[in-house]
Amino acid sequence: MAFELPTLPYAKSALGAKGMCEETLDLHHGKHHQAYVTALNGFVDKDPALQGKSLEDIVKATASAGGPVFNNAGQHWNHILFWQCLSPTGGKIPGALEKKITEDLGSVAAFKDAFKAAGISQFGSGWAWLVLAPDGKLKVTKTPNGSNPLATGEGKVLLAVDVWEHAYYLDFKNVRPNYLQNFLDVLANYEFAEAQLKAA
Ligand code: MN3
Repeated sequence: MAFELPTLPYAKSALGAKGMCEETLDLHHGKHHQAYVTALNGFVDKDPALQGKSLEDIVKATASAGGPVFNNAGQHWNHILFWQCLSPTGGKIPGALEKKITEDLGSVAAFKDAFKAAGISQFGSGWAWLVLAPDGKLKVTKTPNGSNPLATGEGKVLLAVDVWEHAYYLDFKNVRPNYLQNFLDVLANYEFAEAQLKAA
């Protein structure tokens, strides 16, 4: 079965008051993410070795070699997570997640500083992540382009933010730090992050 673009879990206009306008979501979900899905399906159609594999299996199998299959599979996987990491009621960190953040990263402020720094310091396109590392501790990390913690083995993703320019240019122009601060303060779906933590 071909891979499909997931439906957004909110209206495209729902995040406008939270710093992500409808046009951003139209382009980012409807064009950019769709293009990764279309390209990935094209590769799968042509390569019997990829057919019948899950998205996770394709990402892991192509991670060390890299290349266009990995790039598009990785971006599909990353964006599926990213849409769930945004919310019209975002920004509030629930108790169990806050406790874990404080234990492992020092404080909510320290977490936000580290996450923002990861996103700012990712030169060019990529992603910043909050993961539950294999040692059971939270960790902030970043990856270039279409890579992700599934490919690097850095742990289970709790929170993902896209720092490709297409994610923020209409809303924040060139000022990536403001996009990241806004994400952390009002847009991030920490309920999703906590659910990921509890399911780990
Ligand atoms: Mn993107």
